[in-house]
Amino acid sequence: MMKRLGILVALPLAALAMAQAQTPGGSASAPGKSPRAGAVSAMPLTEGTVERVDKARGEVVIQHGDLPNLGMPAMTMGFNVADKRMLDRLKPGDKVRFNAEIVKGEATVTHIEAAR
Ligand SMILES: [Cu+2]
Repeated sequence: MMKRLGILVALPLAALAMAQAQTPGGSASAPGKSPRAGAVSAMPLTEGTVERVDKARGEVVIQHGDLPNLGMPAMTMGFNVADKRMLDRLKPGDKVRFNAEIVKGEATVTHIEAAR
């Protein structure tokens, strides 16, 4: 299921990235936006609870809320992490807020922070 979802999500994202790369200045897709306004800051963080941390596999299992950018409802699942050092700050039971994207076909946490 995750593989199929990954392909469905990754293709439009790749097409969008190529379209932006071929548009000088990217003005067609983001009128008036500064190039510094990156995708990360524009994306709302999703709430979650850490269920398991697997440093050997570079994976964190998160019980997460809706992930609109991945077209994913709330569920508990494993994520890769963009940087394995993220796992050092996580332990089961932690309340977190995070972003996830499809990287190389896998759901990957690209930003994570403690929730308050
Ligand atoms: Cu999920």
